[in-house]
Amino acid sequence: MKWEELDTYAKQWTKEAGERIRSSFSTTLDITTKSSPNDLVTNMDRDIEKFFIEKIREHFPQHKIFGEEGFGDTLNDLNGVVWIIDPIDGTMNFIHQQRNFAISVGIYENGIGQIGIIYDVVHDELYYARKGQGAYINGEPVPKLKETNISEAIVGLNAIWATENKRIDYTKIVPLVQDVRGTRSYGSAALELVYVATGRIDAYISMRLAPWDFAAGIILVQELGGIATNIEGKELNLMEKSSVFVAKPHLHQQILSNYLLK
Ligand code: 2AM
Ligand code: CA
Repeated sequence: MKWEELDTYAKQWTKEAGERIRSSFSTTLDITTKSSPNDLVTNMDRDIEKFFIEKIREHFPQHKIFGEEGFGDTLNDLNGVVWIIDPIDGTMNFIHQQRNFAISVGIYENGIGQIGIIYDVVHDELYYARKGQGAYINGEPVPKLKETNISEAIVGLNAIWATENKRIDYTKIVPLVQDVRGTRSYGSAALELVYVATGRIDAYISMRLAPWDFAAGIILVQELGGIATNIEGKELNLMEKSSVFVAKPHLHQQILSNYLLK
């Protein structure tokens, strides 16, 4: 397996896909809904996933592809090399704002995250991590994470989780919101994970994400010394939807024991 070749192609295709998205801003989007009125998909989500699949099949026919729009493979396991792709993470932002969305590509080998790529298309910022070899923004190395106390932490959190909901007892979330320095919600899990990786926010909590939302981001977070688990502090499963909680190590442990598991 030639990882350098794979690396080069993966980054190149992601940039090309981003260029296609930027060009689409001047055209009219075809918007439809999926599971609910707020679960949106556009022709670009589908086109970009198909673009990746075509390229991967041509150059790496033995690789498997797991993508949000379902044009890839149906996976039974994570054996071999698996590309986990979200062609547009933050589709609602893409539609409403034409910003705050990203392309997310995680490449796993036998279940181990090897390459994480998140492309902030509008800012032309490509975040990349290779397991054991550091993380980079447009080729510039990113420093390892430093710890932050709860009282000085900014936490990525959607306001919905601090209201009555079926995924978590919201009375655990309210004191967390009160105790931290601030909360933010960007509407793209991939970007929020990259913001934790690069220290712009200190933790990120979501009660329900799909593997393609977090596959690339957790590789970046872990490469820079952060911890990625579900909200019970257990290992994430790349084959199913899950809650996700990432933070710097000490902060992760503090938030788990003082709030989420209290
Ligand atoms: P998407 O835009 O690719 O659908 C928004 O809060 C974040 O959560 C986005 O990253 C969005 O990804 C993801 N998301 C929204 N609804 C979801 C759902 N029902 N299951 C999993 N992920 C979801
Ligand atoms: Ca998506």
